[in-house]
Amino acid sequence: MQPALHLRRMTTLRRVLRRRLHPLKLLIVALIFVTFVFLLQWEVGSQNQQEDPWLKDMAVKRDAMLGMVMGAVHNLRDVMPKMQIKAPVRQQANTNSTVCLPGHYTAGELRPALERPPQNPLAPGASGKPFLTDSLSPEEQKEKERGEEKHCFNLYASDRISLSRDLGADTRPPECIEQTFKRCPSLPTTSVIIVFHNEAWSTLLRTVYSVLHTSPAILLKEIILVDDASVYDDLKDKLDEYLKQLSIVQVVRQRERKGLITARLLGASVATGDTLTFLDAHCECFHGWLEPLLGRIAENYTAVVSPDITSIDFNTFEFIKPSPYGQKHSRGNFDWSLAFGWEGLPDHERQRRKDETHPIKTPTFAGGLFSISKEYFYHIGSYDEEMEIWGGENIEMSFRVWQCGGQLEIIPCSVVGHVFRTKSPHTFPKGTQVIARNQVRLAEVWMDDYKEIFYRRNSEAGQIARDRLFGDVSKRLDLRARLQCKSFSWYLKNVYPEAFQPDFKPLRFGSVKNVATDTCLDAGENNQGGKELIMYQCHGLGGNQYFEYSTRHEIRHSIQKELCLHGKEGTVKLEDCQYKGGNTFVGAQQKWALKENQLFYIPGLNLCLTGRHERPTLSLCDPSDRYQLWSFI
Ligand SMILES: *[C@@H]1O[C@H](CO)[C@@H](O)[C@H](O)[C@H]1NC(C)=O
Ligand SMILES: *[C@@H]1O[C@H](CO)[C@@H](O)[C@H](O)[C@H]1NC(C)=O
Ligand SMILES: [Mn+2]
Repeated sequence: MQPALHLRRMTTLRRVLRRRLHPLKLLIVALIFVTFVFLLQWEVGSQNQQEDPWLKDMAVKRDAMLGMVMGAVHNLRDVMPKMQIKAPVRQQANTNSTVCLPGHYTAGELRPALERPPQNPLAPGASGKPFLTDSLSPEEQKEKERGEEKHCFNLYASDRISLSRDLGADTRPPECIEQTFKRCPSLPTTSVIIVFHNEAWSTLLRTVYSVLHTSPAILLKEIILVDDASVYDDLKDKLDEYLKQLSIVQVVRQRERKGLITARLLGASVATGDTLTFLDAHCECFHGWLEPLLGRIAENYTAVVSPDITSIDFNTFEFIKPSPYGQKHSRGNFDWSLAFGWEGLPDHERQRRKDETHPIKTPTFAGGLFSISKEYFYHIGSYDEEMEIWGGENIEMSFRVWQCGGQLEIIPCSVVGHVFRTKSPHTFPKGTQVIARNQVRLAEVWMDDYKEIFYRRNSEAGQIARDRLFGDVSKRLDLRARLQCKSFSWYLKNVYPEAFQPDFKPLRFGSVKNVATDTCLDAGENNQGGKELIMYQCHGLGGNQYFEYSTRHEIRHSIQKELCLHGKEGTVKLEDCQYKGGNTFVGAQQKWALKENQLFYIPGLNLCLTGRHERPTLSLCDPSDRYQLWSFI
């Protein structure tokens, strides 16, 4: 007989005893039982006296058995006076703190934090339709102009559109509408952080209501408004008072104007959600915008995700809705003056995505609207706290996220509208050199030797770098070392291989000055190629007057686009460069010889550049004509 059998019997007995018997009877039964077990054990022991190891083993087992029996007796005595039935102890399915159910969230579980009150479909701007201001009285016209002056958008319209306006039917592609989200791992909660500076009341509050009406209550932890030292009266006590009715909305204030970066860090410091979602103060969120962002972070917490940003017209407040048939998507890029831009997706990225629910990988992001795991936000170095006000922080974060192991993505099923203005109504407290300084900081930390390509194109930045006026970047360099971030050349090769890489050491670079006129070759305003150049006073800032004589003998103006000085008969224009890397080559119209006697000569056309006329042109070469003499300065 094995001891295990005794044990089983004993527990059965104990169970019966506990439930049914009188205490006295119990005691008697227990005593009988104990004696019985003793006898049994003794018997087993005596049978195996000859086998030493067995004997030892048995002795140990007997001791254990004895202890167990005595324990049972004590146990019996404990329960005897009180015979209540205890509640069953519920077994926890698992000990994970984040217990979640299987399956997918239902629409009911994803109900918004605040139901949108019924909207009058005929009200101005209802369903995201445009607000028309054709027939205004003189007073109304005046009000409209005042609003435009103050905010650079049509405040007159915004003030007359419901703060809770709906945006009509969900027009996203069907796979976005039908997308469901797993309950396990659960979607993380989010804190929506909205920084504002002198924002209009109606656009700010419409942003807040839009978030409340479209974000599932179980996901929206709070909305944090961060006031970057606004001066308008209604944004002070009146705002605090008004928001008391919206319990999950709070305001934190920065007394001094410190800019976007510090304000966002302040907002993040009081956030309690699992993730942070940054929005601008004049946005409206489309159906189901939040779940796809958080769903992607639930999949991989190193993903930093932006919605597909659509336009709210600054004049009519029309919300440009997504198309059910999908659309040509854009991704973020940068040029070598470190300006952010948009571009179409390259073929390999289009092919990688199976349908609209797939994220788009993007080399950079606009940086105004995005979600990020709060833990990852701090892990990856939040923001460079010594950057000031605004500018460059989005490019900095883009390089940093990619180089340090994260990924930057646009989620097309998440659609958020933003009022794009043509100019900013705000002043820069310290002038635009703040932006150049921010850019130098990011170039110094993340761009390795490639920073020189930028410094050549932005003389102000180059000067700040040479004079070392960009502050201390040692903390950021420590971060880069600590996270073992990859090099900028890794980034270019793996994340943005389409980027054209200008010469590290062009043969000549700078402004091109004409000897006769003392003016400089200038791309002119917004020359995207196909336009003639102008002659303009030399300003020495780079930008429109930056050219480089490349090792392939092009005269490149590579700022926003890769444009080259292109000769054709008597004219000279800026055109897309013929050489685009790989196995492309420079044609005769873009190949220049710079003669020692300062002629800019196109051998293929046998003509020279001249500044004799209003616009630069080509003519027969004449070294004695001072209008044909140029120099890089
Ligand atoms: C916790 O959850 C994970 C999956 O989310 C699972 O693999 C693990 O076994 C769970 N742990 C316990 C103790 O149940
Ligand atoms: C997140 O994505 C990165 C990069 O693709 C990958 O290396 C990592 O394993 C992913 N993590 C998880 C949890 O899937
Ligand atoms: Mn904005």
